[in-house]
Amino acid sequence: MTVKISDTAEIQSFFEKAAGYDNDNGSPRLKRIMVRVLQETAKIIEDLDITDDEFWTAVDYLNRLGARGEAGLLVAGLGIEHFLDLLNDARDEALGLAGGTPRTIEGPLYVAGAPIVQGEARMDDGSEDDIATVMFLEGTVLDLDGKPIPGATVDLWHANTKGNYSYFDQTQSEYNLRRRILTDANGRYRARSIVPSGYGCDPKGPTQECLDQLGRHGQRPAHIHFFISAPGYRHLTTQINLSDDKYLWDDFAYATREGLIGEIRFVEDEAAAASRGIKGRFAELEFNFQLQKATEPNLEKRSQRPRALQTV
Ligand code: MBD
Ligand code: FE
Repeated sequence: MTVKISDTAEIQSFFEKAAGYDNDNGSPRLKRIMVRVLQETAKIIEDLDITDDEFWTAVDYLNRLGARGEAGLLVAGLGIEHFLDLLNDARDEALGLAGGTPRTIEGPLYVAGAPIVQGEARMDDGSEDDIATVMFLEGTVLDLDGKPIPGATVDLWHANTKGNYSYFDQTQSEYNLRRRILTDANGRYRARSIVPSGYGCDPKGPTQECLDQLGRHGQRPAHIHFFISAPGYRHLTTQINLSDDKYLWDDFAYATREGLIGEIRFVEDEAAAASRGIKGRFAELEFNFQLQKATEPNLEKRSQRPRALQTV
């Protein structure tokens, strides 16, 4: 049996030095993380006989990934963001925090600062009126006893008929398909929007380039993202994934979970359309959210993940 160079005391202490262990400046937390990253990277290189060409290909890949702003997309596609959900579920269980609507990944396409509206919002700018199906989305935000929560913030965002998100897709108007809706006295939120299409990774981008090498597609089912929050309740990051989508259980980002499937109904009834103030075929989707009580103020807030246009 040959000794692994990456296991030797010399190499381990070399990486401790590279991680700043021999100085008192900087961040002890980052040093602890970095030494582990370096040591594990060295082990992978040695154990898998990574060639120099493979190593420099990976370095170049990271440069291209970052240049295209796709790092958040890749971590979703490789299941790491879903892993964080599973880890947080397990942590919750250990702490006895249970119940309510399941969490699922935020994804990389949230934009802070969407318009705030009371009770009811029109989310689309009308630019896809010719091709989109109108969607009426509504529901109640409840506590674990089933009591409605008035004044909850339902911060929701979704893609257009092409599977693209405003801000990242510069052809869309500002905050198209993004709103913050405050629930009414009965805990209800209502949105008139359009039925979204599923997202697909840019076929020419670095994330899809990696997925190609793994023999995988980069498609998501049609879905709607939510941040749900209310004073005294635990922040919820989740999504509704639409039941009729062929990618429902074949999501490249692994966000679909039991309890988060939206049963969208398509209605072809002129009288029903007229009573909604529209013409033609439309869709209805009802979805309620249940929030846990916040056992400490910090649990009322979303993660501090850096986000587009986030100022605080
Ligand atoms: C999306 O719309 C999304 O929700 C995720 C998780 C990744 C890429 C695009
Ligand atoms: Fe999305």
